[in-house]
Amino acid sequence: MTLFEDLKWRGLIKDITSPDLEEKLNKGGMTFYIGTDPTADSMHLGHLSSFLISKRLKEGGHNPILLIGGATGRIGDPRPTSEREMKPIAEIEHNIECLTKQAKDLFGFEVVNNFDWSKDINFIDFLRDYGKYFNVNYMLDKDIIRRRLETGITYTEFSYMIMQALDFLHLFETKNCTLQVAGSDQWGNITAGVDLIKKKLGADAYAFTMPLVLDKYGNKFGKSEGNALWLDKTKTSPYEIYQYLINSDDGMVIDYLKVFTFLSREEIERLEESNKVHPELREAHKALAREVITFLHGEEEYKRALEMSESLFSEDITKLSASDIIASLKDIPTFEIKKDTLLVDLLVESLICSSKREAREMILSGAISINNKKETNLEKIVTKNDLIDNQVIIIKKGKKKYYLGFYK
Ligand code: 545
Repeated sequence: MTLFEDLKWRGLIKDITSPDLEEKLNKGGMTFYIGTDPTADSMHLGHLSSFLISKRLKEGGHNPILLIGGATGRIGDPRPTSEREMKPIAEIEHNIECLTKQAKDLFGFEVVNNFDWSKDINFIDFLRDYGKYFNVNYMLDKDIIRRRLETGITYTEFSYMIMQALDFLHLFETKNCTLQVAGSDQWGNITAGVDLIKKKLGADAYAFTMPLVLDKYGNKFGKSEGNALWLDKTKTSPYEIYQYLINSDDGMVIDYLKVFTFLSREEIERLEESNKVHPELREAHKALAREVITFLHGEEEYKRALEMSESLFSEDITKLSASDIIASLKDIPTFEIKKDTLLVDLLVESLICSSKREAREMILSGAISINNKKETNLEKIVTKNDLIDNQVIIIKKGKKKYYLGFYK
């Protein structure tokens, strides 16, 4: 299978600027770039599939450049809906530092910052050397710009596409970069660059976009309860990513294997078969979690996530650190313990049970566990000795309800 056929099979090609890109991609040897603005201090899972394209193209014999938008990040890429808030320069510079380190750690590719060349362009030169090539009707014809005319768009955000086009021209001239890749939301910005190179240099440049990865509800992949799953493990624990991936929708997991892993077509088709014949084994889900977490955080962290996943629901939970438990049981109800308390009273005070009668019934019927150990003694007093890692206590009610207690 050629590189282009592999990308097509993985569902990684949405739009391409010209049909002869297929042959060029299969031949190898193109310098390409993908850019990101410093809108946060970490990339997140939703963007990972786009950045992994840089590794796929590198393996296909091409030369990657990752761009961090120190200049464009100061301006703000227009969204279809509303004007962005301008970020303080200090925050942008902090994000650039974090994203540059993260890009190097994850990919090891050359990283450039468009502020390095944009900062020296004065306003008059910008208008004469670049603005002159952009007819306003051309700019208004871009889908995202057109949608913003009702709600309003400032001159600043309207100018953004010229800056991104300028980048592609600059990299074309200085690094023979003939290809830009991005998610489908970037089509307007990257074709602006292809057109500028054509108008200004009479030369051919290329681009293709990838479909945005969605979950089964059509929301952007990589958000759990509306919160981004960050690739920086101090912001989102590998375990949380593990939980999100292992619980991917059965109907989407094969597509996710195609865009998030480097498993071969044969291996993915074997997993697809296994998913059909033995869904209960969840082989495809486990492969997805293994491949992504190993790529992001290494084999050790994957093993830890696996162990945690098992011990979180066994008595081994007492071996886990409080921070891991808190991170992985992130969205469960919490309660406070102020002093040594009779379990029956604690269950009522923490609203786990609605009355002492219900608390007694639940305890006697074995429906209450403390740190995954059934507790049937009505006289049980919860003390500091019951804490895990001197900080937390887990109370399970029935089969699935978990509560996280903190000793104040
Ligand atoms: C700036 C200057 C360039 C080339 C590209 C840019 C950035 C581009 C943009 N890209 C998106 C972005 O997301 C925010 C944070 C991502 C960690 O805004 N104008 O910066 C996303 N991009 C990756 C994919 C994308 C895109 O970083 O292209 O489609 C998401 O998957 O939205 O010269």
